Amino acid sequence: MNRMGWLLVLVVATVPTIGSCRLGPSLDDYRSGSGGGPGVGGAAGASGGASGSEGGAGGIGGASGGEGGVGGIGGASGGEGGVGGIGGAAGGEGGASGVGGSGGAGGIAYGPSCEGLEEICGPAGQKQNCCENALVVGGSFPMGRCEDPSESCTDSFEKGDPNELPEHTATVASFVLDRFEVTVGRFRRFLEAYPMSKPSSSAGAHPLIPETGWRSAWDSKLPADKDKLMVALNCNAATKTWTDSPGSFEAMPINCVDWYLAFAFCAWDGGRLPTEAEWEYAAAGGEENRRYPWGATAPDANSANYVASDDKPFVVVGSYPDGMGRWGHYDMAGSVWEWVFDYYGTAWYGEGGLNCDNCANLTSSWSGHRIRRGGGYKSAAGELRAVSRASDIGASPRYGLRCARSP
Ligand SMILES: [Ca+2]
Ligand SMILES: [Ca+2]
Repeated sequence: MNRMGWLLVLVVATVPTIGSCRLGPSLDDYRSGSGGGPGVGGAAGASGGASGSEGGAGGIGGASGGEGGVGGIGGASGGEGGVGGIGGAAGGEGGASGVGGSGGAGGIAYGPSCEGLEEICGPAGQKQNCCENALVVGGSFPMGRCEDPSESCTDSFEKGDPNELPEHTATVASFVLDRFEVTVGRFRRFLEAYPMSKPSSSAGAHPLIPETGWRSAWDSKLPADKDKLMVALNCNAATKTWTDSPGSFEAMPINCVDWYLAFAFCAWDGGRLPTEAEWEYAAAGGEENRRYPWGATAPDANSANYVASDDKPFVVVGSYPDGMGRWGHYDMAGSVWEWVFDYYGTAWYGEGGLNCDNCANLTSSWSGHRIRRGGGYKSAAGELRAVSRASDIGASPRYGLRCARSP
């Protein structure tokens, strides 16, 4: 037997309410499975390792301190167990261990964008909390793309852009990443709080990388007030997802956001934009060096919202469970392109980024362009690859975001 089924354990208990502030456990807590109070067993995580070398990702914590996940199941031949579930807010007793894995733990704080949100995200019928996030267990991986298959190159791609070269080792510390693209409903909370939701100087920084916080010089890049922000979000009458009043698009990915608004949202929501290395690490499954978030198989209409999927921008986030990444993230490929922190530079991989240990490109070299990742609903398959890079700075109905957080 190559793969074991999921073990789903529900531990139902009362969830205490601790205001709107939810504090997460330490990384050790995630790993050890220790952690706070009662929780409810959550959904199982991503799939177990195909070859039995490694268990799947753990279950994902629930919205309100609920759901510790169930650990991944080790592969048939006795692989490493899954990462434990990420417990809910109140620090649930995490999910059951995977075979050989560790249990879940407390939770990670949900930001102000999550207050009072309807649970309407995820695959059809599942009604998941749109703010769910998942731990990405850090490590090193071959970032970018190699060229010669004869040299043990697993992700050569003859039509790939030269800016994906050279493949080089990048290391990232463990981090937490939103499972879904940021939705219209979550962004509405940011707008409601605007302009008080604008970031202060140095907000939204990566904890391990200096000089990554908000700069006051960028204040003028943000809309002056709520009305102007609303105008910005209506960047294209036909393909914007924003509606000035709550409607049927609340679970769609917000689009029409430029890089500055994306940064500002994540900082206000208690997170930050992921670095380019973090984003690719999550999309490539770390050292598994996957071509697409789900693996090597070319995308189809079941794995991603891209050009072969009716060319439609308006899909509920998480609608493509076949396209889930190693740690439980949806729509990393397709739907909307996702802003990441780094400046764009064509030579970055061979220069400053070559020895990337929690690195980010802090140097503007391309008219201030920033990186966007993952392709969008108009993209062909090549742009959906984990290594594919593109840049811009302004808004588009093709651009959205997801936020990273500290575990
Ligand atoms: Ca690679
Ligand atoms: Ca995406």
